[in-house]
Amino acid sequence: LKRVADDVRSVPEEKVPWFPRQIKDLDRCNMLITKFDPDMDHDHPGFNDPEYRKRRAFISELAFRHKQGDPLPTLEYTAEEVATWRQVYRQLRSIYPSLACRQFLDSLQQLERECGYGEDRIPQLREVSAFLKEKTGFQLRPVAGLLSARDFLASLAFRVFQCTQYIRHSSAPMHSPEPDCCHELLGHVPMLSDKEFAQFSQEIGLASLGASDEDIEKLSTLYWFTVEFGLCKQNGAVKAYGAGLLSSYGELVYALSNEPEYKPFNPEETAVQPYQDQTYQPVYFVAESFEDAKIKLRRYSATVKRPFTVRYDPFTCSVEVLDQP
Ligand code: NLE
Ligand code: FE2
Repeated sequence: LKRVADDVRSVPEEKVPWFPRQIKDLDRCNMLITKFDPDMDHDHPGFNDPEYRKRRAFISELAFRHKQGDPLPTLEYTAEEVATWRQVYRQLRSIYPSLACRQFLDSLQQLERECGYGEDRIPQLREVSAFLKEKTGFQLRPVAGLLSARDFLASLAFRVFQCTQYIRHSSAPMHSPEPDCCHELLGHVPMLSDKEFAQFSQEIGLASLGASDEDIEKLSTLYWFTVEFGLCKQNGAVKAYGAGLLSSYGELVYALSNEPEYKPFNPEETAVQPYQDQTYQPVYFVAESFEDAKIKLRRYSATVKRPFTVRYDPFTCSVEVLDQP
């Protein structure tokens, strides 16, 4: 009998993938993609460096053990790690003024004044998270590596940014196919300190909750060509606002040379553009302005179809699910 009742009840329900409802549920959003693992990928610059692999395993463990609400782990970076950071910071810093968008430059200056950014030390996630929380309500959460798109996007719905803490291998400071602390701290954090950017990051996250695999694929492709590799016009020149560009000296210079192909940013088209993540992008999307990118992305996020709507409640940091009439 019970069986019949269950069957009947399951008929009108559509299958909706599980998604976090409360910020605590992010403890379950930890599906890692092991693509660029230094232990498994023979092409990883750290593959033949046992010391580096040991260090990565140690830092991964800190992230695995982390639970929502725990104090963020602090790391004592080694002299070699700080030297890598210094090289990355110094080289990027010298080209930012001419290649990065204004919003990025403003935020970076603030981080240098108020949050200990500079070439001599790697900022701790704990202090950066506190800074962000004051600026835009975003907070950082340590993650061991590359997350599945669904889990990564879901955390944005709660204004949580999943952040790696290890640093790239010293032999390849100019470009890394995987995220690392240079990418997060130099690429993402300055943009997440911008109020409107933070707002639309959360909107992409909210649009992803319970979305179909197909929509997740489109949203993450859009995220890739905007938040990670986006370009925009500013005062008649093309500037970078994508984090993957702003953390890679090699690709930042390349993206703003006349080698790559440029296409105008248009969410419907951008969402289905194939991309690769091993090396530089063959094509970049240029928005008419930073504001234009934000408006169009928000508009696109709002069109993702689901059999329900979600509303974020900032008082309880939870998502309310409302059935469509
Ligand atoms: N290519 C970037 C860098 O070298 O910092 C990282 C991109 C991660 C998606
Ligand atoms: Fe990133």
